[in-house]
Amino acid sequence: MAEPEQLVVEAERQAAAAATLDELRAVRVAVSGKRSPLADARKALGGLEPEARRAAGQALNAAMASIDEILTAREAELAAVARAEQLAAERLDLTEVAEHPAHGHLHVVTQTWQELEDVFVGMGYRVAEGPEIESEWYNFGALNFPPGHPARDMYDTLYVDYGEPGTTLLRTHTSPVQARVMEGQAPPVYVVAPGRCFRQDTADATHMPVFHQIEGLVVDRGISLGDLAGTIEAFTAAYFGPGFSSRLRPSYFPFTEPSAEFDIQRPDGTWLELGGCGMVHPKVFEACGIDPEQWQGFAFGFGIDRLALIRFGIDDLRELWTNDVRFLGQF
Ligand code: 2U9
Repeated sequence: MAEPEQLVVEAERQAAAAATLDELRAVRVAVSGKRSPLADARKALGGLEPEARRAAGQALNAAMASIDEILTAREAELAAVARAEQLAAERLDLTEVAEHPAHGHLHVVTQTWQELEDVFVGMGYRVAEGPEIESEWYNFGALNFPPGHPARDMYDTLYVDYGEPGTTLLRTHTSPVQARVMEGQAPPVYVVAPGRCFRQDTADATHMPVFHQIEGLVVDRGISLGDLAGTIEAFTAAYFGPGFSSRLRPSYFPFTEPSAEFDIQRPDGTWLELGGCGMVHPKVFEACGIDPEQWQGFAFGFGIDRLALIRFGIDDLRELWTNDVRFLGQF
């Protein structure tokens, strides 16, 4: 019969020779299973004298404990090797393939929009927002557009099939936002309303059915046309920088009286029409619950897309909508 020490040495040899966890499981069966030499030695204890049986039993238990310790230690080693091999096999290299990963940046319209907000906030205005789907009242009625005005018809305005026919539409300008501001707060008011607007237009180099606009509204005591002209001049210098100036040319809008279009003059002396402006019409004040005897004000509006084209030297509005990063990445 093998001595317990020999059983431990043999178990150690076989455990060291096992290269995988499966092989080690087979070793465990071979050295400590039912048909192992260890099991035979345990069965042979029955034929010994009591004193001899006790001593042999203790020696066998010690051998069993040593064999178990050896097998457990070897199992931990082989498990670590198996885990390392699995991790190596499953490793995914998620690092950027490109040498210099491309970084995104804001769209030219967004850059222009944010710069305009910064300029007007710097001049003491608050930024106001409002719904893009508007009621006919806030888009036209409150702004002194008479019934039947051409801007109201289906050829210019996109109506929404909601409520009574012709009462819900996609706003054609951001003026409704200012009408809502005047209804919601007592003067003085100094707001700008940037936003997306919609018109029944066929896309071409200078028209898009969706465009971005910014409008401004001032309501205070003793506001004059001079304040309006001075504000346009101050905006021009703040946004375009020195060497640019502005001028007003008489015009007409239902919501302002007098009305004007404003141009900016570039350092090379050429003039560029940018937008419109005027003194808020008394009927608009009345429609929004403000007493025109107590308060005066002016308003202005211009296209953000158009300004982006000027600023970045882009000659076709449709370029702003292609989402072609090769084009947009230049700005
Ligand atoms: C209220 C009262 C008056 C806003 C104004 C313009 C002149 C104007 C157009 C320029 C080009 C819009 O982007 S565009 O198509 N706008 O010319 N807008 S005065 O006047 C208001 C607005 C709200 C309550």
